[in-house]
Amino acid sequence: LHAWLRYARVPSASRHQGRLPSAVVTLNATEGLPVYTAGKELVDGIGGLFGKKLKVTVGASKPKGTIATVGTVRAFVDKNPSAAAGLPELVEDGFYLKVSKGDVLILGQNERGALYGAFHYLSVIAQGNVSDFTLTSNPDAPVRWVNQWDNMQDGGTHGSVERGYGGDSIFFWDGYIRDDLTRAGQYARLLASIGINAVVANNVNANASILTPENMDGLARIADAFRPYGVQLGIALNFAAPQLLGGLDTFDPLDKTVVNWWQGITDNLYKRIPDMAGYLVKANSEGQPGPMTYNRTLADGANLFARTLQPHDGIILFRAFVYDHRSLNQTLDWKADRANAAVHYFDGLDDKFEDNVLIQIKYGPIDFQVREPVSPLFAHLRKTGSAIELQITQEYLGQQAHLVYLAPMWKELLDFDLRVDSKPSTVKDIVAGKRFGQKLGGYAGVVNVGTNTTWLGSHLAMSNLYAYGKLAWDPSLTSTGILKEWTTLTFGYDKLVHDVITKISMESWPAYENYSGNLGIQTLTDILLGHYGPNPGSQDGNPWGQWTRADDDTIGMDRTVWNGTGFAGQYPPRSRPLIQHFYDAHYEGSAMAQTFVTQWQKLKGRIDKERYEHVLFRLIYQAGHSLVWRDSVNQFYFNKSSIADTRGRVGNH
Ligand code: GCW
Repeated sequence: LHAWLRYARVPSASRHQGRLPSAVVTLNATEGLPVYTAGKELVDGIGGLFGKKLKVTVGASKPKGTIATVGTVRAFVDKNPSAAAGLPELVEDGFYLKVSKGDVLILGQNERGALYGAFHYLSVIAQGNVSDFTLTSNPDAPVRWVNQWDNMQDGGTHGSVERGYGGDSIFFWDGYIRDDLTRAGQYARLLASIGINAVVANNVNANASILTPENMDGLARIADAFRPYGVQLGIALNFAAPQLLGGLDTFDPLDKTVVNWWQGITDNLYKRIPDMAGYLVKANSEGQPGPMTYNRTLADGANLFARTLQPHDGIILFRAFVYDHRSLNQTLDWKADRANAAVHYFDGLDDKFEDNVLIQIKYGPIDFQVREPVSPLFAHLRKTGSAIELQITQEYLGQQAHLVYLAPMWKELLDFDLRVDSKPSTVKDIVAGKRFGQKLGGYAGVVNVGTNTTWLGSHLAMSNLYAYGKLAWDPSLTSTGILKEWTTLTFGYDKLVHDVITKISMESWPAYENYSGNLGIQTLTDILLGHYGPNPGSQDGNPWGQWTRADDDTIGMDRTVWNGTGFAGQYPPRSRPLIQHFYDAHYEGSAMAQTFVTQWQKLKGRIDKERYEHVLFRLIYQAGHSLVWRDSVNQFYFNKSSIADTRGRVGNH
């Protein structure tokens, strides 16, 4: 139940007690808010990890001995104005942490950040590190959300979880919000410890009845359960709710009565949940209603909600997963390709969205397959912010019955460079808003936890949830580093335990890819029966569009522009001609060789003179000869092609 927050006793705990705080002081702590929670976690954590019992005092009083002080920057500076100058710049949710001989200062840009700082400190000491350090940590992107796909009811009784493999919904029961939301609070605690700041609790295939007054009250109780952990609530909407629930005869997003109806709903929600994060909408996809039903654009649809949210500072995540699962015809149309859908539907809309709209894009153009190229839509949205949708629940990836550690796959996607306008354009920089300068951006993870005490239905699957939060905060972390941390926190220190978990986890994605569907052909699961287990034949010959086009002499989709579906043309053109690559590579290689000399020269006096000089002589020679290589080869190809180097180095001089 406590996953990586077990606070199990660390080895030789008693020896380290002197380097730990003896008391906790919370600045600006109100019960039920994150700073208060941070104080409590520090007491529980240090008690469990080291057997040292601490007390919390609030505000001004200064207990004796070493102190862990936790609060917001503002509360700290109010009390210590002169300290302001020494503090670093923090962005929203960021924190500053200073550990010095048992005194610990934990300051958040906001309350949530303070709690993140407390969890970070606890994670460090839980890994046995009680030495001094100072850390400034800011999230890479503002949106770090989780999407649950929880249904409100299933056949009249329990709330099931779509593509959930860990039991019933922790939020819903029998069409209503559960009375007992203990698990919702425990979930929020786990999420806060990895930097997640919002949860959309209900399925994107949304039930309109979530907006009845009674259920709105229930949602407010979920928000109450989350609030101590700084986790905000988001709600998935059914686009046709004005008709299904409101009794209007239309749900046209440009109809005045529809606009007013949604404004009323939004205002009512914010009355109950003033800190609500916002909305998530799946429209015109897999049978869900949407603006296109009325020949309106997806932007018209998203803006409808965006405008109702603006007075409340809420945001809307509008999904790019838009496609028609009924009209694709594999046999008749060689150019039909579900992969084309997202760019096709969003083309021309980039400058049409309100500022508080984010487009939530599944990592690949199809659907959470074991191997997909990055969605080209990331390269098309420059004004509108985007969020990458990752799936922690292993829908096509073995449904938690198979071990598949996903961080290596996510890293590959996030590090992928789309070369928009021939400039570095990694996906992680695009979703962080760094590449195009949007204000909003980030991450949405589909995490279908349930009532099972393991949360996801498998102990090892929890490394994926842990890694998701960590990467959303800092995508430069390594897959193995994250895994090591998670393993220590979850299983302790045994070296063999670490070695085995690291080995099988790191080998698991490649293994799964190889046995389930490689070369990007698809994960060859049964496409109709729950996406579990092999059934390659079920992929083809239906309108769902996850085709492999396997027949007696070929396999695979032709996605070329010249002869296939044209999908490849949705990516930015490769603007560096082959010849330019030649020129550049020869310059890069020879420049690198020059550095060997200066590197080696650092060793002067550390190696006997004779061998030092011997090697130095050759490295100097190599540096010179690499220039000869560079210029000879480049000149040869220039003479053949007459194509000048765009950087003016090779040509007729
Ligand atoms: O992958 C498919 C799933 C559906 C899901 C849909 C989506 C929530 O099989 O279960 O519906 O994608 O992401 O909307």
